[in-house]
Amino acid sequence: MLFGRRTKNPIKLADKGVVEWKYTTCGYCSTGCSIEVGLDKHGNPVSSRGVADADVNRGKLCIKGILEHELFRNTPGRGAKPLVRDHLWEPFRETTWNQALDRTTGEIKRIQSQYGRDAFAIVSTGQIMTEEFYTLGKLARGVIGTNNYDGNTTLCMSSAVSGYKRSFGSDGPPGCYEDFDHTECLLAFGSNLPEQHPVIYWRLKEALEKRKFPVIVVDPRVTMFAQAADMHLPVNPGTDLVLLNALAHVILKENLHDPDYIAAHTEGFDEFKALVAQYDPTTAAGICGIDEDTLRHVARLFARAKSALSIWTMGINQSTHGSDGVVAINNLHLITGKIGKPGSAPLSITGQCNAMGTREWSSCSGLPGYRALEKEKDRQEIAAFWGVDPGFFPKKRGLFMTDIFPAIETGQIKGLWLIATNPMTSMANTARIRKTLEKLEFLVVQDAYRDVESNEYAHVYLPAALWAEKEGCFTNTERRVNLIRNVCPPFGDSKPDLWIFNEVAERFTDRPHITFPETAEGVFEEMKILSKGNGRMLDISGMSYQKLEQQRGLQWPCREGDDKGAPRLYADGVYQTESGRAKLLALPFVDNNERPDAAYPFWLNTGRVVEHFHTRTRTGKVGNANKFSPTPYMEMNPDAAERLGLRHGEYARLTSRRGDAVILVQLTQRVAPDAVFIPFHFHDCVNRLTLGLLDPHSRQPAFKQCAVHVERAADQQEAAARNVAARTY
Ligand SMILES: Nc1nc2c(c(=O)[nH]1)N[C@H]1C(S)=C(S)[C@@H](COP(=O)(O)OP(=O)(O)OC[C@H]3O[C@@H](n4cnc5c(=O)[nH]c(N)nc54)[C@H](O)[C@@H]3O)O[C@H]1N2
Ligand SMILES: Nc1nc2c(c(=O)[nH]1)N[C@H]1C(S)=C(S)[C@@H](COP(=O)(O)OP(=O)(O)OC[C@H]3O[C@@H](n4cnc5c(=O)[nH]c(N)nc54)[C@H](O)[C@@H]3O)O[C@H]1N2
Ligand code: SF4
Ligand SMILES: [Mo]
Repeated sequence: MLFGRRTKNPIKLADKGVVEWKYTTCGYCSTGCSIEVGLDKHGNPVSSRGVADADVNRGKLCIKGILEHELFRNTPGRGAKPLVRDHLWEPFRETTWNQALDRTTGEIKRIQSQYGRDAFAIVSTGQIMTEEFYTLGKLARGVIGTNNYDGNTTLCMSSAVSGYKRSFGSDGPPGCYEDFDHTECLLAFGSNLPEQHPVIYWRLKEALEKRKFPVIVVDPRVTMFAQAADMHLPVNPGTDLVLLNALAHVILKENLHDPDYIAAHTEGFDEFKALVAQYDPTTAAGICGIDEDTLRHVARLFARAKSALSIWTMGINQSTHGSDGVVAINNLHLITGKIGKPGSAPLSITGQCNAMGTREWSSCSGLPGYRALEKEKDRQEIAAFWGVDPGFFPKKRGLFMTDIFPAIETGQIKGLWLIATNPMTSMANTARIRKTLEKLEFLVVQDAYRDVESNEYAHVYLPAALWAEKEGCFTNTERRVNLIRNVCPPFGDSKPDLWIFNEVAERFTDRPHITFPETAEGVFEEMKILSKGNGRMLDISGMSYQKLEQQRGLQWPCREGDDKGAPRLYADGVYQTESGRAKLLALPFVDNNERPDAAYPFWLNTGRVVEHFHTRTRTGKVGNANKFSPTPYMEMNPDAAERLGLRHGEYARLTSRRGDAVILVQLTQRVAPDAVFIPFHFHDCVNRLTLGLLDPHSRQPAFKQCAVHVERAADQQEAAARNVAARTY
């Protein structure tokens, strides 16, 4: 194919020899882009392209999606064979699947009989298929019977889940991407959409090109999104709740609320009103750092607009008041009646490709299909459906992921199964995590990559098939269920997670006998039955694999007989609470963050870059992703650097009350003089420093706020070597 001038230096795109395009869904972020992988005549994946008639991405992909097929070609670090060892000081040895699975189930049984059922914990992910989540839930709740079962979504989405449940009685993002086309005002809190959800951002830009509406970004850092916004509110770290209470204060004080909606569809208004009365803009400005005129202006814009949309991501969720922040956003929408209508919703932008799938079906926080362990009816229903004694289920959920690790530290938990998550790099205070993992009598790591850092502490490693090496569904940010078709066979002797869970289940002959469908589609059909009827919001009974591929995804609820899914929740103003009303909750602000002081004078903020995904087990192997973002670095304000005698491109040593890290300095006005920002993708780097104080409701860590000391590294050469070591691959 030729582009540009035909006579002089035309750009020539290499013909990759694609003979077949296979439909699937991107496996990185929660946008849920439909993607086609091109196979050459040998069946090798050689190209990726966006699917033009898919409603989500309309032919677009971001850099990660465009390069995704390379994962199947560049496979350093992939696990080809199961590995075992008796002691951590020994090297792993290759083994057969039978032996690895026998050893795993043997250890689970030993630990449970020696120390009790809950002494064996399971921590999973937001990155396997929904059918795999459902099957794992069935295994964990119905067969193994441990209540210490959770996912890494506690690091990511649990504040959103908890906030939705507290306000509306159920999880589930109420809006959709199409709301950009209808809204008259967009508030974005702690979300760097252009880098972290580039295709959702593109949908927003498309909407803005057709029809202008104000975009207001609330973020302490001048992100790409903040630069592109009409207004940027550089909120003081960790004080969004104060800002949100102040917005509600102005709306009520100036009678900009919707009394009819409040009266018909909410409860708790009086208490809420009394609380926000304390958050006048003058007082609030002193805490959240946004001046009172701006607070009033934004409150009026939001309330007077015919429709308004709020989106948020980790700047809200990863906070000591993450759950309250979510409820406060919900409050704003409830008092103005801006929910369940085109262009109006409190829409949590989710993170991992299947963060939603685990929330819906994994049983981590309860039982499948948004059922709760706390409800007897739900326990009875699932027990009957699976064929177990209802008494086998605990009556309330067990520990969150962030409480499972301390319970290992203090000896209540002796064995752990990690599935598609890498806490040695992704959890706060990694020195403590290392000590914790070393304490385990048995650790099994089930991951697509054997070079994942947590595997250094494993006794058994189970190599999993990756993304389109298998089949199943992911649910995206707008509740759209998308299908992942199997594009190529699993690498080496790796196996789909579904297969692994089924094999483990078969080895528990001493436990309740439950049947497990063998194929992903079989599992999906079973989930459909559980989703049906009784006014269930999470109804997928109108979906099928064929329909999901044909329509490029369907949103739930999609009831039996429905051609399409519903774009929005709560259009009728009926909520999932006992009374059917949404709750307005009074939220006092408690300032409990570790704040900068004389010894540790900088706020440490952490997050992401567009090229890399999380702990880089995948993007670290993709040549071009590494070329654009090759090394760990820290954003620092030039004025602050000057005071410390630090120059652009030099190395700094950071210390916190937990540990130290050495890192390359990049000077930029993006960050305030009292703050630094470091992407968390690199091992042995920023999470050596973080505290990760927990939100009381969601148990999600405040990854975005802690205090550090910064100095110029004394030995720049040694520092450079250490910085390179943090890249590992
Ligand atoms: N390229 C890429 N894309 C990804 C991912 C990835 O690793 N790489 N991961 C996916 C996942 S799992 C997730 S969860 C999402 C995360 O997506 P985002 O949340 O958009 O990304 P982050 O960079 O973690 O954090 C967002 C912003 O929160 C801001 N912030 C920090 N403190 C505060 C505060 O006190 N208040 C407010 N309002 N903002 C604050 C930070 O400055 C940062 O700009 O991205 C998804 N998409
Ligand atoms: N400082 C700081 N820390 C953070 C954050 C932050 O903003 N700042 N963000 C937090 C957030 S939001 C998140 S979501 C977490 C992410 O933290 P993690 O979940 O620990 O990070 P990943 O690197 O995505 O780990 C997923 C693992 O799953 C493997 N994998 C991929 N696909 C499959 C599969 O199909 N099967 C199996 N078995 N394995 C597979 C990958 O190889 C990888 O090792 O990090 C959290 N940590
Ligand atoms: S925006 Fe997200 S889902 Fe879309 S191609 Fe990029 S990483 Fe994949
Ligand atoms: Mo996340």
